[in-house]
Amino acid sequence: MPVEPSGIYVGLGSNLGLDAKIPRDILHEALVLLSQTGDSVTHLSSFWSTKAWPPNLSKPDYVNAVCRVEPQDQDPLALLQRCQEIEARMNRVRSPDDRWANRTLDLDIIDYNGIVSADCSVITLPHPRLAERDFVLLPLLEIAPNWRHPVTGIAGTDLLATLQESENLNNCVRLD
Ligand code: PH2
Ligand code: MG
Ligand code: MG
Repeated sequence: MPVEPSGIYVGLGSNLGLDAKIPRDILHEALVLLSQTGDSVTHLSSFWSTKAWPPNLSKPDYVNAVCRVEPQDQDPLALLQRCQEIEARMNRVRSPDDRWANRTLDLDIIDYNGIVSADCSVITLPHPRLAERDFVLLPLLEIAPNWRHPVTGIAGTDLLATLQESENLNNCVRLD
């Protein structure tokens, strides 16, 4: 199914503080840094408090949000690199052996104009676990209510409804 360019969406997450900053402060700062480095943030969801996934590891709760950006170029890898630089400025420590490690800041490209990339080590578009994550779908649908999954064409609202019928939720609570 051909997909209309749907916009460029970045998911933000944090479940660790940094110095005096709590996760909410870190997300705010990340948004400022994104804009300052030339990617304008045109839409921003609410901030959501969410239980860490997977649930069995008892990690601290996350704060999650999604923003829409108009990037300074049309290059997903360049945007990813800028996101990773912002993560590094927030002392993000990468733990290759622990996929679910706590993190001060996680910036994930959720959807880049509907591009569907091959699964590769650098970036997979759209985000491969998007449809299973209410902490992505809820904020995404706040700013893009008609969003559809670029691969399946299924409406985000339907994906969320399916998730809500399952037990697989992260107790998302809107913070704003
Ligand atoms: N990110 C993860 C792992 N688990 N859980 C929640 N609630 N929110 C996240 O952003 C998140 C997670 C790895 O990127
Ligand atoms: Mg992530
Ligand atoms: Mg990430």
